[in-house]
Amino acid sequence: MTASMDQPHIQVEDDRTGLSIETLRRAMADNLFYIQGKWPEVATRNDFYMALAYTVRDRMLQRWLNSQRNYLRPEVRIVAYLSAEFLLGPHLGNNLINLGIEDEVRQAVEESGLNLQHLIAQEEEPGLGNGGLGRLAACYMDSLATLEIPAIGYGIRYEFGIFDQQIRDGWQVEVTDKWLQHGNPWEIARPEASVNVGFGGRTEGYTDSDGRYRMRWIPHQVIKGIPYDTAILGYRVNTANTLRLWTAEAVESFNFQAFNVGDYYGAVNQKVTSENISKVLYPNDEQAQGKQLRLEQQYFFVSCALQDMIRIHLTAGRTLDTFQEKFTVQLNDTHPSIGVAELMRLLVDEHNIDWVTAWEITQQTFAYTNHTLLPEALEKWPLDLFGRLLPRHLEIILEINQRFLDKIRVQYFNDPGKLSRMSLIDEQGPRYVRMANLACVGGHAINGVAALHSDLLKQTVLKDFHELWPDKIRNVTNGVTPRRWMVLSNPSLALLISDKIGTHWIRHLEELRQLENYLDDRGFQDAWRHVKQERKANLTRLIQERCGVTLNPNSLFDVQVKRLHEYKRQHLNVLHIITLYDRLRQNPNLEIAPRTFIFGGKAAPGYVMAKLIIKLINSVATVINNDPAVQDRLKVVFLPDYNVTNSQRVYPAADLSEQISTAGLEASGTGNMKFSMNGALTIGTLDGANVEIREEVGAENFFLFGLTAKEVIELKTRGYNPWDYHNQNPELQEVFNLIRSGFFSGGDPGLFEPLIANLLQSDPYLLLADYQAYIDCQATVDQAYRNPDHWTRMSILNVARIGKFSSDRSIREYCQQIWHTSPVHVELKEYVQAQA
Ligand code: 7GP
Repeated sequence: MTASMDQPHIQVEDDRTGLSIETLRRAMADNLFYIQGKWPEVATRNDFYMALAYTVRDRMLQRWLNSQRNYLRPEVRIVAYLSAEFLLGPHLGNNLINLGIEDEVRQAVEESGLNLQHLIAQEEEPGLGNGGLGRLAACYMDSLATLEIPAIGYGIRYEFGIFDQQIRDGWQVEVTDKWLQHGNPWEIARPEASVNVGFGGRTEGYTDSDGRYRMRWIPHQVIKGIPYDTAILGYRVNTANTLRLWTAEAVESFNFQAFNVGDYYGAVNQKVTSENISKVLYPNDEQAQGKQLRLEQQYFFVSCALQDMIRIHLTAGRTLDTFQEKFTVQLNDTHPSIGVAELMRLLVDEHNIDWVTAWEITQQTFAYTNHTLLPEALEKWPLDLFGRLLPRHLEIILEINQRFLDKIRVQYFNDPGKLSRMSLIDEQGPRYVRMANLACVGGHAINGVAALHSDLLKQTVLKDFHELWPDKIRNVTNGVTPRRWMVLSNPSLALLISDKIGTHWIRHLEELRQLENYLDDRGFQDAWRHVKQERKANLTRLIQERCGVTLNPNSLFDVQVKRLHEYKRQHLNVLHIITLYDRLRQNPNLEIAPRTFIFGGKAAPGYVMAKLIIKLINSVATVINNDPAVQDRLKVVFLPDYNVTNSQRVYPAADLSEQISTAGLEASGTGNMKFSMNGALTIGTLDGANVEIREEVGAENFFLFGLTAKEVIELKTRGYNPWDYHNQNPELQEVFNLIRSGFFSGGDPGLFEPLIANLLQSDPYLLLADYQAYIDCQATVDQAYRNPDHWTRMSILNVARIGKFSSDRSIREYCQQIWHTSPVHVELKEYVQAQA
């Protein structure tokens, strides 16, 4: 112990912030005793994890509180990222890296007789998202902080996040995700910043004290939103932004009126139903959920967020006419788009601002990101449901709509079709509120998430809006954070790279280009292959543990991990596997590079076809893995419960990345970027960000196949008949026959019939049209893999040229094109001084 007794205030600070190994060790021991209330002898691994997590959090607080203080400076502009999902993944390892104290902490942990990897593995990840959209929000929070942009992420603190997936008898089984059950050391509750949110009831007109006739909302029910804050620390900077997630609670824990008449149950019941709002994340990916509770969730967190922003703005000493200067609000898809109506209501009804001014503020405040073209994901709410839950918002939306349509009616007076398509209300049958139209009209910018996707938006779903406002739709191609997806998940690769080019690339990913200088360096190539082998051995251990299947780490690891969805075409991958298997059965001497097919991903619980595809993968796996004839040449595994934690072991181990969606349907993809960053080569269609990845890494380092988006549309317009492809392809027929014979289903020919029938009768995602091209492309992959030197060069080039896909680049583009914000450096003001 070094702290001296004559400097008592430094002593306190030192225990909480000191970075010497001795201080860290002592801080952990203190936290174990004083927070967990345990002696080391009886402490569980979770107790030790908690003690360490608090030790690390303490070391973030200086940065965090000083960053928060900046929010209140009147001239500081803040990005508010509104998202129903934040798929963060575990914090501990990431915070150690961003703080730069990994080595010290590892030593301190070891000196305490523990293992850092074990403690990191103890963390239950906050799975507060479904897939791409939620994970993107998490990468963006990392980059915002790293680029020192003041930002707040607003969302819901779901008590149960995305379900845990188990596989039983080959089928997906959903288990509730109790991520909070052992406590969450990263969050701080801020009940003093709670706000109230109304629901239901009615509106009424009244005359205010100035004699003006106005409307007000008298809700039937009021629910309290309590914020829980988590620090999101940037990489090696002082900025630690806030992720503020809201929990719903009853305003009064008991309804005393009911309680007094003896209705104890009824009194408590109100509390129970209020808390339902933040109970569980809807597990649907790209499928709008028409449930009232979902709309309640959306309105709940958006209202909490906007009230919070207004409070911050007023506390900063500013008036509401400049709200749009203080805050720029990004809508992560349409889930938070009710914010447009809510901000209008807050400004006009609650803060007495005239409609026209309020509308200008609102439009300048919001911008909207679209994440999918799939029609089933377009959110629209039945008008009557909407009006019952949010009567005042419906009035406001109708007013916005009337003013909007009045304007464009002049422009398109002879085009009623146009008016009805752009209206905020769908009136073709039963009436609906269209949330995408609200987001388009209520903001100043709209963006897609990859170049192709943004172009398709302009040509299809947002065509009318694009014609009306030709500059409003932009593109910001997605990106992912190299801190989590390289430095944290692939430390040996990061080390190898830094050894050659220094560490600057971690914040400036374009600098990976320098790796091209080592392309022909034998030593570097060998080291590169060695890293990949080591990561494959690591994944092999995980799969042995979770699936009981032993993999051959020398085989080609061919990986498809993502949500299960027909448009992502996991079943096309399966058709290839069966084709290969069948060829090997016909010709046992066939020479192929040994392959291991690895799948992972969750299906929405109600998505029958997606669940059947999981069953198919597992059934094919069982047959192939138990067939001695193909041992060591083919293996198939489905890794259960694909999540952020597991994925960090998957990307680094992949040789081949499967990005095989029907062209035009994957908005961007972000897994494609993570694979490439870790040296996997891609087999893919010209879809989403694949197009740009291929442009960057070079066509010769990318396995391209399949119809283009344009060809897909043309084929569908001509009239697509899957039978045409089936009838002329004997090998494909053989594959179908094998499945239909019950070969993979214990002799039950009916099991996969719905899937087969769907492919033969309609095949909406054109698997049959792309089948042969895919099989041929896989043959070139096989050839390429058998030339290790060439493969390694391609792998190095993929990493060297992937710089564009850092989320830092995406965030810079949002800052320049959409948010008009710039970095604010955070000065560390020591709390000892601050208190003086
Ligand atoms: C996904 C897209 O499918 C994916 O291509 C993209 O990379 C990701 O967003 C991030 O932009 N969409 C969703 O996850 C989703 O739920 C429906 O979209 C709103």
